[in-house]
Amino acid sequence: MFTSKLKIAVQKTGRLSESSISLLRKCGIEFENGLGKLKSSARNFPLDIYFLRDDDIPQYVADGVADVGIVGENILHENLCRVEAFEKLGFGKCRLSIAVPKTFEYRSVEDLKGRRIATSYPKILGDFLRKNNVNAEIHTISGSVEIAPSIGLADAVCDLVSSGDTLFTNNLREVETVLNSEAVLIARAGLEADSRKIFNQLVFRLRAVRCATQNKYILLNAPDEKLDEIIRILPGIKSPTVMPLAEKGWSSLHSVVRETEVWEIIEQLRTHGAEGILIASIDQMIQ
Ligand code: PRT
Ligand code: ZN
Repeated sequence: MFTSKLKIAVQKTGRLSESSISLLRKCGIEFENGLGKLKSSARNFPLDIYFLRDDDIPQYVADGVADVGIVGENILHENLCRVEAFEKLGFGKCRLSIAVPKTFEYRSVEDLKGRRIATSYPKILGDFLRKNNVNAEIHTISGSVEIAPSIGLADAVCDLVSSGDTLFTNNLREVETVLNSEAVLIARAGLEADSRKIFNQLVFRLRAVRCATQNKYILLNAPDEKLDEIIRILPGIKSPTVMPLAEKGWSSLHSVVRETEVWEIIEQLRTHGAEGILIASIDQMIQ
């Protein structure tokens, strides 16, 4: 039984909110969502959820207003807060990139020397330019960075990119990746013993959910004479479970395969005589 609660900060509305909330729910944590609310208390886990602007989350965690938070690595690296990044969460993937107008004859990072670059990430960009010995002018702007070159405010931009559509429609070309980013779980250094225990439980659940989403459960039937070949295709967590079918000479195999490899494995299984292949999602997986 816990006497205290862990406080987690998640983005109130925006690209990370839905995935952050759904991840906590998949961990079996029940709470009201953040619509019109600053805070929600979980009904079945010692957790208070704070709904905040993403930019404020590292500072709130560093100051102890929240104990842990979910935020993009881009925000974490731009803030100089004393928080630890614990766990990559696999969503909110994007990259912070430098892009130039299509008419700019760009060959290397050297071509940025003496140029004006518009960004909302002056710290990360400054570090990148210093590391590459490039002296350029950084123009910090808070939004619509992509229009800066067309209005004559900058020669290049450094902004977040996911599909690349925004750059394309603004006649910009991506030339350097400064940072790859995804949502991470951050925590304040030196959590008190009780909070640390709850945090460890939360991390355990998050890992089980993530592991489950990266894997699929596979069931299939195969003729016994093909079993050796099929077992080689299906490594599983340890090795596949093999059970005899009622029909003589046939077996059923159960295993777990990586989600990214499912289709390739199905093709191989089919060519080796597997039939009745079923693929199922896994809710939690503890290795
Ligand atoms: O209100 P609040 O301050 O909380 O939210 P926000 O508007 O500052 O952030 P939000 O919700 O836009 O993004 C939250 C986080 O999502 C970011 O900090 C990133 O970690 C992550 N993320 C992932 C992105 C993108 N992908 C993304 N594509 N954040 C922003 N973008 C923007 C980008 O700035 C550009 O304008 O989308 C545009 C580019 O997208 P594409 O698909 O056209 O390339
Ligand atoms: Zn923001």
